[in-house]
Amino acid sequence: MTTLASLNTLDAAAFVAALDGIYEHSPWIPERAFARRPFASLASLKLALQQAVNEASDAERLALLRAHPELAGKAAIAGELTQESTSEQAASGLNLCSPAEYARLHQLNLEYNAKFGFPFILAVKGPTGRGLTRAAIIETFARRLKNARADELAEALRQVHRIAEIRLNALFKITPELGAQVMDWCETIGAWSDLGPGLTCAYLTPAHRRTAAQIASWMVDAGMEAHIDAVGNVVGRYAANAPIAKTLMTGSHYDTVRNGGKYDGRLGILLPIAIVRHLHARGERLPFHLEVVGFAEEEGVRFRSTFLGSSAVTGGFDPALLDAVDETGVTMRAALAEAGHDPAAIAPLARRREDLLGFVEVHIEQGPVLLERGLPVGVVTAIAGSSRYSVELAGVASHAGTTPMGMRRDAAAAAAEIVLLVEQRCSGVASLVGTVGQLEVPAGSVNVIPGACKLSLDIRAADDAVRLAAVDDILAGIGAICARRGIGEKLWKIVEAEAAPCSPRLMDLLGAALERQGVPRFDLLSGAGHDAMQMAQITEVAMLFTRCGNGGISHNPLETMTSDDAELAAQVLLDFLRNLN
Ligand code: HGY
Ligand code: MN
Ligand code: MN
Repeated sequence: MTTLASLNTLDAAAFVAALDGIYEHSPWIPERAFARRPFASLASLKLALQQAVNEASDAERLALLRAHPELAGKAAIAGELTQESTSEQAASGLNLCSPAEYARLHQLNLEYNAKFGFPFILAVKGPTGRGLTRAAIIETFARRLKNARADELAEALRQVHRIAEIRLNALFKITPELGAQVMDWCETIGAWSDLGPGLTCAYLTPAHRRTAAQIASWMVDAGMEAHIDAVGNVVGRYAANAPIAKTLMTGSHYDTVRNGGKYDGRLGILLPIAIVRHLHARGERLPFHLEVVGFAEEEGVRFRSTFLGSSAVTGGFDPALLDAVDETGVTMRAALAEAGHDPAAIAPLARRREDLLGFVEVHIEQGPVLLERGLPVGVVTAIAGSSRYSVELAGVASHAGTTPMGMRRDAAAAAAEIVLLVEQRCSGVASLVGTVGQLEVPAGSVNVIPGACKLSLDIRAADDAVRLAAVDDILAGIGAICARRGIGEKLWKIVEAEAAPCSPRLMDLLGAALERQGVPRFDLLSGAGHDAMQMAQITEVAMLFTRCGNGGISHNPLETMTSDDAELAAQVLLDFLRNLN
C-alpha cells in the first residue's frame, strides 16, 4: 500500500511509477514534483504536483488537457480508456447513456473541441467523490461551453487537479470522513427551502425552523447540549472538563439569500459539529468550553435586517426591529411568537466579553481568490465594512405613447442613471465595491411610464473612510439626478457595519494550524460580510476560508466546494482547537 512515508523514500523512477495514472498520460508531472520531497502531508504533495503544472509551458499544459479522453466519447465507446477513466466515467453512469444522452454529449464534444481545441474535462466523481449524475454532467458541459477560452482553460486545469486529488485518495486509501459528513449534512438541509427551485431559507419560515431543529439534533448526536434560543439561534455546547473554563465560540448563519448556495453559512456550523462528534467519540474534551452557534439570521432577506442572530449574542439586538414587517405584512414580533419565542428573552442572550476566548468562523470564500491560487484554505485578515440603503424614487406614471420624451418624469430612467453612477464611482478603487441588487418598478405596465421605482444600495470597502466617501458621493449624485429629472427620492439606511479586523493572535494560531497540515499560509480580505464582524464587538475573531469552486461564484445555486477541502478545513480547525490554551 502506498503511504506518504514510502513515497518519500522512493527514488525518482519508483516515485514516478507509484504516481502513474494520477495525471492522465503525464508522467512529467510527478517527475518534476519529485524535487520537492519530502512531503509533510498529502496536501503538500497535491500542491507540489499542481506547482509542476503551473511552472510548465503553455504547450505542456495544453498537452496535459489533450491527454484526457472525451466524456462518453469515441475512446469510451471503443473501450480504450485508462482504468481510472473507465471506473470514473462508469461511477457516473456515463457508460449507460440513453441514445439521446449520447447524441447530446456527442454534439457537446464536437462544439467544445471546435471552440477550445481540447476535450471537456470534468471530475465526474464530483464534490464528494461519489459521482455526479449524467444530468449534472451534461448541464455543466453545456454551461462551461459558454466560457471564454482563458476561463475555460483555467477551469479545465482545476478539474484535472480535482481528478488527481480523487485518484490520490484512492491510491492512499483515504476517505475525507469529516469533510464528506459535512457535505452530506449541507446537502440534507440544502433541500429544505421556502420556495423552489433552489435554496431560500429566510428567517423563521417553516424551512428555517425545520433546519434549526435538524442542526440541534445533529449537535445532540455529536455529544453536545443543544437548544434554540429566543431569537432562533441554535446553540450547541461541548463543555470542558473544568466547569470554570472560558468559552471559545464558533459558528455561522443558517439562513440563506434567495436561491442561494448550500455552503454559505452552513459550512461554518456543521464543520465544528463534525469535529465535536470526532472528539466525543474519543472521549476527548478541550481545556475550554466550545460553543457552536447556528446564527438564525445574517442575510437580511425577510425583514431587511442583518446579523439578527449574532447581534443578540453581542447584546446589540435592536428591539425596534420587532416591528419590522415582511413582504406579507407579518411583523418580526409575530413571527417570533409563532415560532414560540419570547422577544423579552432576547436581551439576556448577550454574552460577556470576559467569558470568551474568542470567536472563529469557517466560511466558504464566496470569491475566486483561493481558487485562482490553487489553495484549499486561507486566513482572513479583515472583513470589509458595508453600507446598505433602500431607495424609493417617485416620478409620474403616464401614457407611454402620448407623453413626449421631454415631458417625462420617468422613475426607472432615473434609477438606471443611479445604477451606472454606483458602478462608475466604485470602479477602479481598491477593495471598494458597489451593487444595486434590487431594482423594481412596482405594478409596472408595458405602456405606462414608470411613476415609481425601488432599488437597493450595497457599498463596501476594507477601509471605512473609503466606503463612507463613496456613500457620500453616491447619495449626492442621487440627489442631483433626481433634481435634474424632477423625481422625488426617499432613502433610508438599513445597514451600517464597520470593517472588522481579525485578531492577529488568532490569525497566527490559525495560520500555524494550517501550516502543520502542509499548506502554505495565505491571508486574504473578506469582501463578504460575516457574523464574525458582529462578534468582533465583544471578542477577538478569526476566520478560515475554504476554496469556492465554479469560478468562485456564490449567492447562487452554483456555489460549490469539495469534501477534501472541507476535510482540510476541519483538520485545521481541530488542530487549532487542540493547540489553543
Ligand atoms: O452580503 C454578505 O456579504 C453576506 O453574505 N451576508
Ligand atoms: Mn451570504
Ligand atoms: Mn455567509
